[in-house]
Amino acid sequence: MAYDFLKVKTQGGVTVMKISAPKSLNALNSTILGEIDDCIDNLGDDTRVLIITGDGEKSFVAGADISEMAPLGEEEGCEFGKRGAAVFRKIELLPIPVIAAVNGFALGGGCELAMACDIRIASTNAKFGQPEVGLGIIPGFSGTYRLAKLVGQGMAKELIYTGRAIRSDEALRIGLVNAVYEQAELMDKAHEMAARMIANAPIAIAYAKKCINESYDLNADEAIELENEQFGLCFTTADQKEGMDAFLNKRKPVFTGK
Ligand code: CO8
Repeated sequence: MAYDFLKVKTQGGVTVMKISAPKSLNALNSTILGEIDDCIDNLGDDTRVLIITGDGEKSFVAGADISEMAPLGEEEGCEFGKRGAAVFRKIELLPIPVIAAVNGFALGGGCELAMACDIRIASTNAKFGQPEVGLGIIPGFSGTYRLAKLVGQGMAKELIYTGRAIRSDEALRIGLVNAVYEQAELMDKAHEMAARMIANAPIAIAYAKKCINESYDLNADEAIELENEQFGLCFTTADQKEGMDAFLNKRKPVFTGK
């Protein structure tokens, strides 16, 4: 599928979605949100891991497009927020791992996009922040929810109230990113991580993702019950038989995703 603002390539089980709007540092307008949505809808079974990154060496995504938002009224603002939030939620609910390879500015909607991914790795020049209150708005693509979830309410409140951008070393310290690499290494490291995931059983990964995602909003008993149910379901898969047979026979498993 050809897009105006996305460069998409699938190879060896990994799809790389590169957001490419150089004139605005990859800021997200409605067209780009629509393209991301379409790309997610059209990921085939040959995609085992999705990597989202930004084009160029300066920016992952510099936020939602301020020129598009500037003239909006309440209803349209609400609609724009809903649109972005729905696309990001779709990313979060994908049954495959999604890695954000944050290669520069991840501000506002860019930070929110990265937070909708399962895992964030960043280049040394990356900058994260939620500068919205400086524009008279609040994070509107689910940033108030996900930032607090990832780094705790106190830190999320500080970052959102001050609008302060943080460098990748601080993002690492507060747990917003998993690892920081030199820009030149970032995509290789993302692919390395993806390859390790692809070597494992895809249904088991999907079940683990479901448990981790959903248990956040459950109480302990509900979360444990959900895990138990998903754990049981693993035993209905050919991959469970294969994984355990391979271990017992001292060979490498060959998973089929069944
Ligand atoms: N929207 C539109 N255009 C942008 C954006 C953006 N978010 N970010 C950068 N650009 C454009 C600039 O206007 C500039 O365009 P031009 O060349 O035509 O003047 C071009 O990109 C290059 O930018 P700069 O010249 O500013 O580059 P610098 O290296 O000097 O600075 C920064 C880079 C620090 C990233 C700076 O561009 C900046 O501060 N950008 C805005 C960052 C920001 O505030 N992002 C948050 C936006 S709000 C948001 O994301 C809310 C999400 C929820 C929405 C809910 C909807 C209701």
